[in-house]
Amino acid sequence: MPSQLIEKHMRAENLPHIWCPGCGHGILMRNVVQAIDNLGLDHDKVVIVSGIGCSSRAAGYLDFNTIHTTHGRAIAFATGIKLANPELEVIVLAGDGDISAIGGNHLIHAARRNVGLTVVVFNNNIYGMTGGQYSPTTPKGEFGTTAPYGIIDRSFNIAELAQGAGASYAARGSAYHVQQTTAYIQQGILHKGFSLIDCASICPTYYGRKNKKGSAVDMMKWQKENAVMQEQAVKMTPEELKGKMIIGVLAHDNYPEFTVEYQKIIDRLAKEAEEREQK
Ligand SMILES: Cc1ncc(C[n+]2csc(CCOP(=O)(O)OP(=O)(O)O)c2C)c(N)n1
Ligand code: SF4
Ligand SMILES: [Mg+2]
Repeated sequence: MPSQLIEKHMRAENLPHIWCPGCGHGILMRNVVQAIDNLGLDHDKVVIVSGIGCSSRAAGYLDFNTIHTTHGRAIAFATGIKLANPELEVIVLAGDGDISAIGGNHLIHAARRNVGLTVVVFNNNIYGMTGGQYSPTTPKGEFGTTAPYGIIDRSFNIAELAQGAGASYAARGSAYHVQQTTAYIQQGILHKGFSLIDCASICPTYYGRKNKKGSAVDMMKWQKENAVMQEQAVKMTPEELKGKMIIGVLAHDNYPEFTVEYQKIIDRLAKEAEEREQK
């Protein structure tokens, strides 16, 4: 990361970070920092909320208002913060396990309610922090410490899950696609409703080793060589898309945002109370 970004936005006293060599999470954290820097957001107006996991460690390194919450509950905390002060840019950083397993209910309902949060998923297809248990995004047929004979579950596509639940902005990026991913995070922050950017990360230590994906460099090369842009993907057959990773914006719609609708009720009731007092 360029030193001026570190000086401006990072807690240097907490560095070096704890991520393994070759982990994709550092690249994704840099994309978040770059997006915030490009938008020139006021530090005091940014709140970073994380859950628990290797990915969630990012909150400790970023020099904004930050809160490192409990596993799976980052969106619940973030919703409370956004409701208390809708002026804040509330950004959730969390892993695939955090967001789509234990926190799956919070995800679908925040998307359905269109709460104005930006959720950036550091999706490494595994529970990294706890030693490589499979997550809802580990592909069927692959391995985790809790699936030594192969996974029989079908996996979630988190961006499609969020879109299906009503997210008004949903996109997919990756650790390899730095510029596109930064642009999607920026769009997500600017978007007034619920935004989710599902970012393919890499975990060479657990997912990579368990599934014989080679080195961190091999895993990055895989992302480069197997990415298909969303615009191309819609013209391809399911067979052609097998084993590919789709990058791009899936949804960008305008629905009423939750805290705006909530404020309308507060204003209406306040007006009615005032009218009653005047009678
Ligand atoms: C309530 C609760 N259940 C389980 C755990 C143990 N735990 C900590 S992190 C984690 C999974 C992390 O995976 P993910 O969210 O994908 O993040 P990653 O480490 O892969 O970045 C689990 C199960 C916990 N801390 N709290
Ligand atoms: S265990 Fe995996 S996700 Fe966690 S820091 Fe290491 S490479 Fe990254
Ligand atoms: Mg994970």
